[in-house]
Amino acid sequence: TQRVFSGVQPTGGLTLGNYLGAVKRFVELQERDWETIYCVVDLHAVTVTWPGREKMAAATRELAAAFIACGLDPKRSILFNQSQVPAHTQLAWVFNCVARLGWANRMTQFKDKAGKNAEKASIGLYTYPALMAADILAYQATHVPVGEDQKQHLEFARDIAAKFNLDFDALDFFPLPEPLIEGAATRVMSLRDGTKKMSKSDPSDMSRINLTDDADTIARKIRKAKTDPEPLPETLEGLEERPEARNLVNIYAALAEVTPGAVMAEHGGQPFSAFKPALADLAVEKLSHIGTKMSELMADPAEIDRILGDGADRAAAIAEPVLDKTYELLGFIRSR
Ligand code: AQP
Repeated sequence: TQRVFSGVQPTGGLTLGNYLGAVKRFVELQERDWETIYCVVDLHAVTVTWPGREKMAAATRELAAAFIACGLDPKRSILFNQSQVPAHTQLAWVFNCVARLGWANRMTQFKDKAGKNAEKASIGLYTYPALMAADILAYQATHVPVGEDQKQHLEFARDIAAKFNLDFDALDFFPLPEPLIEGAATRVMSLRDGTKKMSKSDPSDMSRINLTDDADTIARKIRKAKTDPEPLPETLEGLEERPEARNLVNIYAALAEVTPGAVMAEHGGQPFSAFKPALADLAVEKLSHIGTKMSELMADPAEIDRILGDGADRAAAIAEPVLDKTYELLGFIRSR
């Protein structure tokens, strides 16, 4: 069977990048009738900073609401928060002992997030990829929908699976999970800088579109998005050296569910004064109902907590036997 796992950090409101690169895909996979498990990875979210108790809880509920508002059905998919299923951290310890320092030293996300003074970064940030491998492998997941930026971490998870299977004589106990990185928007870029990815934690709110932005805000951010003064080229090839223009075309394509080539066939040659309003209209049409639905859901936090708890029960029922088997393969005595 195909089993999908993916997680998103509750580190702030979801951006258009998270939506197009991840959550929209989560919903499509659910519709394909694959077994789908989606996680609010709260343990990952404290690797850089802790926002405070209330904000942490609010961000977790908001992310769960965003998943549901985007079309995730908590009955068909399993939706839960990571810290409610202890198998993740238990398995992560084993994987910390499987992964090599050299592998961790090559992770570019650690370098990006630790910044110049890596001595001050948390050890949790450093071992983040081992926890992510545990998230996936605790479910023996075969497929992981993620954006381009997570490709390296997924390779790390595959390396752990392969080394574990070999070292502990476990045949193919852990499947090598395949990344699912598809579509026009696997890497949505900042609206202020076409060379940087759009990110929830970017200090500038104008750099991103949030799923909770109202129609006016979405339109204003797109109108003010950085571009060069030239109109759109006639063809796709003309976008190569123009990261900002290419980004807007890719966003349009992903929202309209067409290829970037089809967008160019329709809009190629247009000035941005024509293309940006068309993109803003499309974005508002596709996104504004998500924000409305999220506010409805967030009005009932107890219900969100209930959904997460139910999901955690179903998740634990899969992960605990995998953890037990892992311990058994290591020769740890299980006598209670
Ligand atoms: N700009 C992006 N384009 C496409 N996909 C993206 N993803 C993130 N940014 C983009 C995908 O969203 C999923 C969830 O990401 P995450 O919450 O685990 O953290 P992240 O990748 O570090 O995302 P952010 O928004 O940049 O968060 P912060 O600012 O907290 O670091 C992943 O599948 C990711 O690929």
